Formats: sequence, C-alpha cells, structure tokens
Amino acid sequence: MEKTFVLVKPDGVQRGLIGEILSKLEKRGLKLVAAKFLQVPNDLAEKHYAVHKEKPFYEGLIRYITSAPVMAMVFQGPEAIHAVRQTMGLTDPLKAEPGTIRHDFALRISRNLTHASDSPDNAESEISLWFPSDEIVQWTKADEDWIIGDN
Ligand code: FUP
Repeated sequence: MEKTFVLVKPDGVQRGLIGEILSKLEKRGLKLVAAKFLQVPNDLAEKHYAVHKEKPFYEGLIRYITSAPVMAMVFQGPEAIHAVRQTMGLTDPLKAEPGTIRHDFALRISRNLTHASDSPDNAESEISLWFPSDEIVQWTKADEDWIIGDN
C-alpha cells in the first residue's frame, strides 16, 4: 500500500491546526504510520527543499519552515500520494477547491499550512529523509476493511 510524507508547517502548528489537519486525513481513512513533532534544523530544511534551491522564494521558504516546530507524518493508503494532495488542495490556497485544507484554512502560498509528497519517488526520498525505517510502524487498523476492503 502506498505511503506519503506529510508536514504540518509552522503556520499550522502556531495556529493550532495540527488536530484539524490530522483529523481530515484520519477521517478520510488514511492510516497514520509515523509521526514526530520537531523544530526543523537548517540542514534538514535545505535537503527537503533542495529542488527549489535556485527559486526566488527559496530563502524565504527555508526561513518559514525553520521558524517554529512542525508535525511530520507518514500516511498509508491506496493512492495515498494523490489522496493526500487532493485533501490538501492546490499549493496556492486561493486556487484550492472549497472543502480542501488550504482553501478552508489559508489565503497565501507563503502560508499554505502543509506539505505533501507529489510523486512516488519523492515520497520515498522524503520519508527516508525524515524518518529512519524503524520509526515507520506497521499495524492493522480495526476499521481497515470498512474503508479499503474489496467486494
Ligand atoms: P507543493 O508541491 O504543493 O508543496 O508545492 P511546491 O513544491 O511547488 O512548492 C513548495 C513550497 O514553496 C510551497 F508550499 C510554498 C512555496 N512556494 C512559494 O512560496 N512561492 C511559489 O511561487 C511557489 C512555492
């Protein structure tokens, strides 16, 4: 089953939205398999956003992501990468659909509350960047069959 990396960024933590964001993903049926709350060190922020190194918003992005604690998580489920990004909404909150986290709780791309992996390759590298393999918990959720069971 597919896994994806999710961050509640510093604005989500400071605004007390960790529970709300986690709850949306949980209620959708995605399974939490790893989580930690941390202040992001600069070298981790730079590795995480290495792909944006040449972009004009890069320095501000590093400042933002290291400015307060974040909640880092891994969720698992069928097409989890797509499902999580769908629940988050588009990167720019003003373009995100109503009902998505970014639409419902944010207004600016510079304060868009969350990060979620955008491809299987990135999911794999982000999960291993943020979590050693022994921090990924394999478990059976009691209602799993009622959410992802076959007929
Ligand atoms: P996403 O895949 O939704 O995380 O978005 P991107 O990888 O395109 O961008 C990463 C982060 O850079 C965004 F969450 C916010 C920030 N960003 C800006 O601040 N300005 C931009 O024009 C684009 C992205």
